[in-house]
Amino acid sequence: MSPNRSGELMSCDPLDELFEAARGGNRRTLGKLLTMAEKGGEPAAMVSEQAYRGAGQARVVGVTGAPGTGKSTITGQLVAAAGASRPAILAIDPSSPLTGGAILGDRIRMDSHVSSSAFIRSMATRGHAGGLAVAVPDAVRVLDAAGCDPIIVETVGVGQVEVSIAAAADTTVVVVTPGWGDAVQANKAGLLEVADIFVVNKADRPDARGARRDLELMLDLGHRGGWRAPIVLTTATEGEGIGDLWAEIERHTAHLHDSGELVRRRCRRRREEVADRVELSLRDQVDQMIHSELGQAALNRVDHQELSPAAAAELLLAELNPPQPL
Ligand SMILES: Nc1nc2c(ncn2[C@@H]2O[C@H](COP(=O)(O)OP(=O)(O)O)[C@@H](O)[C@H]2O)c(=O)[nH]1
Ligand SMILES: [Mg+2]
Repeated sequence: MSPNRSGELMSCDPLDELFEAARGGNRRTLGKLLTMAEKGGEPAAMVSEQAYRGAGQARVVGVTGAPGTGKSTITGQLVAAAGASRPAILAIDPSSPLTGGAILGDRIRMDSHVSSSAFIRSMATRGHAGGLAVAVPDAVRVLDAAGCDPIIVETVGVGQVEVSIAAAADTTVVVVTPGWGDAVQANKAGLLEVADIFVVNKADRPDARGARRDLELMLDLGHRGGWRAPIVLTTATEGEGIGDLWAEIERHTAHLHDSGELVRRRCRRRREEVADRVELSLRDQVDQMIHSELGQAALNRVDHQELSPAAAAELLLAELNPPQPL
């Protein structure tokens, strides 16, 4: 309750109260806020807005790489190494039938490492992957506004969208494993460009040093001054190298602050998010239009070759953007 101008006690916005409870460490309430943010519509917009006003304090670390490289194991260990009182993990699962079982597997693996203080949340792709570009920043913001820190976002770095989500962190950690071509694959997936820190995990396997050398060579080619991504060797299952990794994350955090890069990065991200949101909304409108009576009628005429695809598109576009009255 806060006094208003005339000194009377006003009843608080229920959303205020939910955030207050989440800040106080109420996990169920935090889970509820995240669910509201995920569901979309007006409640999501309100949660997002409220979270936006309370966010900006947490360190956000993205952990990405190919499936099976050890991201979940590393994430769980990192949380322990950070020694923070309110860490959070956001595990993004591209919920294809192939990886459907992965969420649970990850949970169990993480649970065995993670101190009980960590708040863990899985998010599935649902619908088109583009939605994640908006849903993830919202979820991070809710966790941030609820006082979680650090927030570690684990994503499979396979598609363009996933890579860009991982890169939407303050610090992006790219995980590779020893083995011929792994560094090359990471390069192809666009992971080299977004990496602030590299991890060669499974260093208990042969040729971890070879993998590091491959990465060094590729980094040499692409380096244009400024921060050079360090390479850390880890054996996550044994917790080896995790302390070094956390130290590098802290060093990068300090670099972001000292160089002014943190402000620039966050500014760029906000701009990108505006575009992502507009794009998502337009895509929804297009979907609705296609499924509307008018859309279906136009498609039928295209089927019967009464309309060219271009003419049909123009017809529907005119409906989306009706001419403005003069
Ligand atoms: N040998 C070895 N196995 C590891 C290491 N780290 C993780 N793993 C194993 O690799 C598999 C995939 O790990 P997981 O963390 O789920 O990978 P993710 O798919 O990238 O999240 C699991 O069986 C882990 O136990 C490591 O450092 N060495
Ligand atoms: Mg995983």
